[in-house]
Amino acid sequence: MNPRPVGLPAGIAGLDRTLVIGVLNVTPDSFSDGGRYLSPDAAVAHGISLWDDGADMIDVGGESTRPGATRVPVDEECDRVLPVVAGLVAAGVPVSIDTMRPHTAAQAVAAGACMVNDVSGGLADADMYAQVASLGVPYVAMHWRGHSDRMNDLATYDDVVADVMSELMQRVDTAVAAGVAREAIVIDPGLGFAKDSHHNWLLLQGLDRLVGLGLPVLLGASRKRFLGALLADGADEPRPTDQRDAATDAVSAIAATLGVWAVRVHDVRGSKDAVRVASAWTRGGDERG
Ligand code: PMM
Repeated sequence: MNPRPVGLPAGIAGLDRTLVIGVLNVTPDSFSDGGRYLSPDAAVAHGISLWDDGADMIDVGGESTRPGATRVPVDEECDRVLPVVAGLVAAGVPVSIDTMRPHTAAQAVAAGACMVNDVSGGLADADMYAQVASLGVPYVAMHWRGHSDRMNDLATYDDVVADVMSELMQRVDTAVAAGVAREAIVIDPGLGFAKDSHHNWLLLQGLDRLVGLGLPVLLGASRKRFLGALLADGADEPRPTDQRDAATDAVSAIAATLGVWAVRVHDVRGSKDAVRVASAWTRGGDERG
């Protein structure tokens, strides 16, 4: 059985397959869905449609992390995400909050969010670990080296898999020292964050080593630039963002086979099918035989 974090809601805590987490960015500028769900009603409706498509959880974020993005004030971030978290929770949907800020994390958990997804792995705000420890919810520590306005300059590695693994384990040890339960921590290699395409592919090639660390792993490859570059046309034009879902589904299937705990995706239906195929493949059939 794949490791999974403690502290998840009952409905998803017992699932013995890779979870599919739907992406819901309440931002004007995220690379794939930016600007589409700015009103709380539109955002909640989209979250519910992802849930209807089979998402196990919806990850709500109010701050774009696309390369070059600048920071959003904390009040604005809260204004964006809190009504959406509350609306989804009221509809019975498990929600994680995608934030680097302890204040936003605490407010979102108070509104019913059940997991904190921190793309900075605690590096953006020194108070995040203490906050997460007191909230007592699962915590995703993603590999990160700096904010989006400078992350491309930080993409230098000796051995990207070994470097990412050791930097992530430093984050885990620091979080545990600050009071976060080790069993509640999920690690994520942070595809595209201070990584170029080659780094992303090397990390996927070495994903079994990351899984081998024994902590639950979350993977966010959905529609990312390296998939667009892989699928570029004859004129070297990257495949458009909204035409990268089949490639994302392939990543989800392979990741599931390798024992990844969860994939974070925009198009839930395809990845849900992919992880179900992977699960049936690994077991030699599904629960219905
Ligand atoms: N990627 C993005 C945002 N949040 N969280 C985790 N844990 N892992 C990721 O890879 C990740 C993330 C950026 O992609 P988006 O603009 O599609 O949200």
